[in-house]
Amino acid sequence: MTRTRARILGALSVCALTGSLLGAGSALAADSKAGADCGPQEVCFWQDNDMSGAPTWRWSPGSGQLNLPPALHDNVGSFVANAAACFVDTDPAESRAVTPGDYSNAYKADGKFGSRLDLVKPAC
Ligand SMILES: [Ca+2]
Repeated sequence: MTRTRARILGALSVCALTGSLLGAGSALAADSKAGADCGPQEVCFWQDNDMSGAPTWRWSPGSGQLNLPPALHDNVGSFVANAAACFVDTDPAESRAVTPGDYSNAYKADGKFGSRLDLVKPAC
């Protein structure tokens, strides 16, 4: 096991209690259409649900910690992760560990974390 993998697994266990929304999505097969629109080692975000059209924004681990652009701040309709990442809401401080294959087609519906997401960083 690589050090990075161990760190991710550690972060996952920390976030397990609050990660049930992501877990539900990752239990299903990834949307192949979205996979084609989002490159390897990228996490792609859409303002709208269902990953419709080109991603609104793309993040990759080499970018480090970045705030979401204004259009996506507290307003992520859908996402697909082809890289590990940590989604963060700054106030109240809360995070979600994301692993490759995680996605949501309706991430801000019903107060899900996409309605609160402020920034992305490589690990929680
Ligand atoms: Ca927020």
